[in-house]
Amino acid sequence: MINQDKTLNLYIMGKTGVGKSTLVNAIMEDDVAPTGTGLPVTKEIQRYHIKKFVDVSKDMSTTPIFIHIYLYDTVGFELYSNNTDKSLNDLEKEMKNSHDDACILYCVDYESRRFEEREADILTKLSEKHNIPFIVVITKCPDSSEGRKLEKQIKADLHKADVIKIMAKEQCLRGGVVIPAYGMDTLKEKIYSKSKNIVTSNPEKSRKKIPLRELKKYRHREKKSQKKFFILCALHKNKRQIK
Ligand SMILES: Nc1nc2c(ncn2[C@@H]2O[C@H](COP(=O)(O)OP(=O)(O)O)[C@@H](O)[C@H]2O)c(=O)[nH]1
Ligand SMILES: [Mg+2]
Repeated sequence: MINQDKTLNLYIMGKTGVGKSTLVNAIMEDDVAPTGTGLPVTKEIQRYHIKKFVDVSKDMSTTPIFIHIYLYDTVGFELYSNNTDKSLNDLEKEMKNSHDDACILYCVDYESRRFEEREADILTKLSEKHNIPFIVVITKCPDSSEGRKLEKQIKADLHKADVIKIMAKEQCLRGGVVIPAYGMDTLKEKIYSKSKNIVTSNPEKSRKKIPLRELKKYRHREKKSQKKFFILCALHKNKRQIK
């Protein structure tokens, strides 16, 4: 184990069908959570784990660190059902036992164009009671310039909360039109900025302690991030050995 590892718990919440499980898959970069239309697909809280090598700064000014991310894919809210009360209790148990960085990602479907008072109520109470920050995520939003009215309503109900719009997975429309996925990087940056332990981790300390074998694993896992990998190697001054 590397002693600079950090843990981050993400609680993904929102009504059934808003795209919670799709968001989980986008963060995991793998289709681990079943998704679907109609009846709730996720029947009880599911926990997923991923260990990621992340750069919490936009400009590479800090050294990337390892983060264990635990994603809690929660049961969809049917706002006034007993099931919701049960699933909220289950979720609170998880929140109570957590002493790590955490963030609630509350999903609202762009297509529904509605954010209800009761949702705001539940979200603020949970966040205050467990001292966990939240971000409201407008899901299935075709473009970041869309959904202004919904965003305004959410901010009014939640006192200027952070609202991020995403399309977690590309959307294929009839006639072959494809709406590309976007917003995940912005969302991740916002999550990290709210994570106290991660933001305050000491970059100088962690720079020396990332072992070479972990860097190799990172290259294997994140092939897309070649550029970042080579910058890391340069930081590590072990470029030749890794090649
Ligand atoms: N194309 C696309 N479809 C999405 C997106 N988010 C959700 N969906 C679709 O919306 C439906 C419900 O999504 P799901 O993640 O199962 O919702 P959950 O009940 O909140 O977990 C599924 O058919 C998903 O494929 C997205 O970002 N892009
Ligand atoms: Mg689901």
